[in-house]
Amino acid sequence: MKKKRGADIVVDVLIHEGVDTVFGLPGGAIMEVYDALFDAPFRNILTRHEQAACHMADGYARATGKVGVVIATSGPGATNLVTGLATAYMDSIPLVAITGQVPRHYIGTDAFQEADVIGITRPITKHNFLVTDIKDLPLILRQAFYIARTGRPGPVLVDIPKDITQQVAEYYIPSDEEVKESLPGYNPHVEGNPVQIKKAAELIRKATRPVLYVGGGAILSGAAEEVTKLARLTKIPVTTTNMGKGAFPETDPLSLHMLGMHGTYYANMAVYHSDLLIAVGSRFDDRVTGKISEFAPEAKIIHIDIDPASISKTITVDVPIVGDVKNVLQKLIKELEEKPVEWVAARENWLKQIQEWKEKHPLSYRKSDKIIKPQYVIEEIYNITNGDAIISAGVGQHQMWAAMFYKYSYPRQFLNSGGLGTMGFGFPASVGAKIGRPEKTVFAIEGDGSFIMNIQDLATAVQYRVPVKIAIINNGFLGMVRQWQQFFYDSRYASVCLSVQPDFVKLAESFGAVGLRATKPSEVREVLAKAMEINDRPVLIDFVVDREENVLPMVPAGKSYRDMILTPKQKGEAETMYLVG
Ligand SMILES: Cc1ncc(C[n+]2csc(CCOP(=O)(O)OP(=O)(O)O)c2C)c(N)n1
Repeated sequence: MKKKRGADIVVDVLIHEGVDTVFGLPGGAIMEVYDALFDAPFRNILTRHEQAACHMADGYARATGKVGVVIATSGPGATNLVTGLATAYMDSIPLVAITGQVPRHYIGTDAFQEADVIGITRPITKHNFLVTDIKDLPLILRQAFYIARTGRPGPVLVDIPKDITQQVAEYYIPSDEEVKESLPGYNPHVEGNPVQIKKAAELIRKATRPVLYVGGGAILSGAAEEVTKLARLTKIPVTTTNMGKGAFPETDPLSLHMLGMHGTYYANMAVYHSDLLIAVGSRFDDRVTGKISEFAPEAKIIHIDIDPASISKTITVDVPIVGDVKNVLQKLIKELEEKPVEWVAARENWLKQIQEWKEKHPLSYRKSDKIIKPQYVIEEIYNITNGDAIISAGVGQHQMWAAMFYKYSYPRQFLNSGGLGTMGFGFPASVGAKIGRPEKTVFAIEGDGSFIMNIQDLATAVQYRVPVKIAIINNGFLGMVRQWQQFFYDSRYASVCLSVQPDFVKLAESFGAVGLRATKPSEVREVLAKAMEINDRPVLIDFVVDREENVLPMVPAGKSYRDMILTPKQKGEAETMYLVG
């Protein structure tokens, strides 16, 4: 058996797991690990903030499908990971976080930079470990990767006291079999019950108004091909959540685009009037369902999900199928192919009705040649990138416009904090995504409020020459909050005006990035074309947009789809809110 320092064992396991990039920031309790990383044969990205490091690892994982790795020191280093871990946890993103801890004999003494990271992160990780014996270190690290990437994926944290990273011991790397056997209580159910799959097929054959409702689980399990095959075979229209985007091409006539609070009219109408809803790797989030008693009131519901805990959690379902989405869909398709139906005829009326809804209320906005409309910026980003870029968004109105006005056609193309709604996510996640997928154009679509929450890591993108493109949809407001205040708080704009902001162009330049600005619609294409030519460093474009543009349609929180707000109610405009139903 080999003998090594704990820190070197950490690096050996990372190599064994195929890790090619880690993100993080050092400090006292993790110094040995950083010392070992000095010679490691993979990239070690030094960030300016641990939160950004965590979002970078997350963006890397979302874009590549691999496990992201983030490293931080004890105390404040580890606590700075909290928002990043919670973000990954809510969206089921596989991450391994390695944190330094004070030496074992200091634990519990209020030692310098001591924090109970295990206690703090327990509710926001899929699992966490405190290593108390160097003998356990290789197995725990391997378990961490295994737990992070299997079943319903998620972040796993391994807290390692400094004296263990310093200690020298004999070790070996446990095999896959040993890892599985060491976790007897952890058995993700991937197969899907055949009787339930038959029942689901029967419901699909009989349904006259079915809808596929596809979430992030379909992306995570790599089921985009199966979703597309099922939809095209059975002629069922598909709506995705913002996490499910790319599981079905939005350019396909069967696409209903997004549903829910900022879903399209036609997706929400289709779900509302459906007689069968097939939920695939989606979790019936409140932003999707609105008022639960009025969500798909006439539909029978099939729910396919790897996590039994998510089934019938908020909506009681008729046919639960616990299993890996890809696996279950393959079986379901086989079942449907065995007893085919004349699908085109079966769906004729339904698809005609949906087409009418699409024509009645397409996604649209009021165009202008005087002031830049945010939606126009997104459309132009779509055009200049031929619909092929990876888009990473912050949180707010710009996130919703990025979801609505860019059409996604492949999985892992739209990265955003769907579950936690974390401002500050978009830009660092785009850096992780570009590092993982260097062949792709990567655009961070950011709000002026969101971007500034992790602005410091522009230095990281410059230092490692990561040529991401950052489009700031600059409305000088915490726009989404302002929109809610306008609609639901009588336009009392409390604490939403970002009246002091940096000059983003100068700021980019001061970091060594390129800064561009557009203030008129006629400049939008020009700056985008310039940005596309820059490939050796980040480029930031400050789009100065209409300050009070709103994201519509909108279903107010907790309301039914029938309460959807469709047309703008803006100052100086005669129109009032138009409610459906
Ligand atoms: C960390 C964090 N704090 C607060 C919020 C609440 N919040 C949601 S959207 C939003 C405004 C976002 O403003 P900006 O990034 O400028 O985007 P815009 O809505 O203007 O496009 C806020 C404050 C949040 N989602 N995340």
